[in-house]
Amino acid sequence: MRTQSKDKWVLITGASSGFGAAAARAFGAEGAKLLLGARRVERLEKVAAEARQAGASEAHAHFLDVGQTASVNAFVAWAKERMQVASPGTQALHVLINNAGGAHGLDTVAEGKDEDWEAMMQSNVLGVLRMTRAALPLMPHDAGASIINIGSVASRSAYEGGSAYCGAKAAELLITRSLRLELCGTGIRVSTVDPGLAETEFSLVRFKGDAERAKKPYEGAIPLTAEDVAEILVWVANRPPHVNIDELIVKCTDQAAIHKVHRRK
Ligand code: NDP
Ligand code: 8X3
Repeated sequence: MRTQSKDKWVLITGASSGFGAAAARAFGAEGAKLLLGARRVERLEKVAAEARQAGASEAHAHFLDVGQTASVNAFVAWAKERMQVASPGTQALHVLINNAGGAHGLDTVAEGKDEDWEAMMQSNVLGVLRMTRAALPLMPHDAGASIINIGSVASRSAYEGGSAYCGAKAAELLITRSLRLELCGTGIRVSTVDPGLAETEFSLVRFKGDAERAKKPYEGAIPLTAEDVAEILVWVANRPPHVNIDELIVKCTDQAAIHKVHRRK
């Protein structure tokens, strides 16, 4: 077993499904202590139980809406208290995974909806800033701590109907790069993991619950799974403290580029 996550506190936003839930289970299997946030608390409690079953020495769930500063601050205050109760005298957060986010709609700019644009900017952009600002005081210097943001191949390639999502993930990429400059000298590592096509609830959310439409992006291809991405997150966090994985792009073999996906008949 790799040991760098064992008994270390790992905070994951958007842990109620997809990458975040898989990351909770994967870090749990490493013996980590988990602080999990999302809006669907029932789902989150289930993920926490799965993570404990996988081997997490602690797994706690709490409501979090990264789109609201008050919710982020309340979540971090709760996280700080949980860490103190479980490990008195310490409030050391070893890994912060800013994963909460997603796409809403696939409209062109001409047909775009304010509520979709606002939701994408709130979660993918402002959520990362808010959570990082609130959690940074809990992160130790020179101890191999990591901030891992979940970006996307959409940060690097535009596509029709993707303007707000691509723009949001491009902002995440530049936020990650700025933060790495700001934290240089603290020993806190800053990474972005940028996946391509991955089958989670991402498309169901993008297409507002239309399950048939949500299947289309994956048809005929073998997409990434949430577990593929979770394994990478554990690997990134477990590099030796002097190693920073700056930017990691991962796509399924069938996706050569954002627009070029091999689909079997
Ligand atoms: P899912 O829809 O399965 O998971 C998204 C998670 O984010 C859920 O747990 C959801 O929880 C949470 N979330 C969304 N908005 C908020 C919010 N305002 N506050 C708190 N939590 C929130 O999709 P993925 O696992 O695929 O997505 C995870 C991340 O990966 C996202 O940032 C997405 O943009 C990115 N990504 C996804 C790719 C894909 O193809 N699947 C590829 C590249 C990047 P809840 O609704 O309970 O709050
Ligand atoms: C999700 C990947 O290509 O649907 O970030 O934008 S894509």
